[in-house]
Amino acid sequence: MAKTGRGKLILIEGLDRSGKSTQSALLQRQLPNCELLKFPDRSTRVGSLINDYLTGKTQLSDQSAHLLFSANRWELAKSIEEKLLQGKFIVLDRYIYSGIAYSLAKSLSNDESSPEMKSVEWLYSPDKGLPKPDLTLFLSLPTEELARRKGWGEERYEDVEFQKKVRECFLRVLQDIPQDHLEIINVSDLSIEQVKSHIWEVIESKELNKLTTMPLDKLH
Ligand code: Z5A
Ligand code: MG
Repeated sequence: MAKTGRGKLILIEGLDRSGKSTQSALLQRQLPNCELLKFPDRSTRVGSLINDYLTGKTQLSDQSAHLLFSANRWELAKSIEEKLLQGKFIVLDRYIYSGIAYSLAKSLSNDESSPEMKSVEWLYSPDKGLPKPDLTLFLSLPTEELARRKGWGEERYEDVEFQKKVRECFLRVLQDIPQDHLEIINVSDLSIEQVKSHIWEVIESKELNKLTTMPLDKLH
């Protein structure tokens, strides 16, 4: 795909172990002048707090955890915009939809959770103003298939019943939060190579180069 005008922001979302990091890395290699960013970015100061939380070293209130994930995106927002304006492609491995879907799933699974944590509007508000993806790809497959994948179950949230709830929340949030292009890709029983080809077909069909003359947009 030829590079012209401003860069494009492509987001890959999905449940745990759905293949986001694998596919993000493959896509980065296929796109010219492309950078890959992964959220949470555990290398930053906020990311280090998130890492301690996810690995169970520390406890946080649900509200604090939610706001830290958003703060982690804000740490990189300016640099994302600058890179896009320099004409770079950026592939994001998770972003705001993970942020809202996991917090919502957590609060809906807990009767004692407070009302704001059940409100998509409240959960979305700290992310308003972040760079808006030009294309969002959601990798979809049954939770039972995910649980058979390597490394599953090592961190907080990796449990089949909880992941089913996360899946429902993802689908709801993907519809509720405004975006230009969303593609839900069924990756069940597909090999890594097959998913890669499927993603590439979607990217080519979207004719992202047509967006190059449009200004960068923000989430609103
Ligand atoms: N979280 C949140 O709560 N709020 C937020 O705002 C954000 C995140 C941004 C950590 O995320 C947690 O943070 C996450 C959500 C929450 N929940 N949990 N737990 P993370 O992104 O750091 O999670 P991770 O540990 O890197 O796992 P992952 O990203 O979910 O996995 P993945 O990237 O989707 O999968 P993968 O690493 O590419 O592949 C997993 C394995 O499956 C690996 O062995 C692959 O070789 C294999 N694989 C991949 N594709 C295939 C196919 N097609 N067939 C067979 N096997 C495959
Ligand atoms: Mg990953």
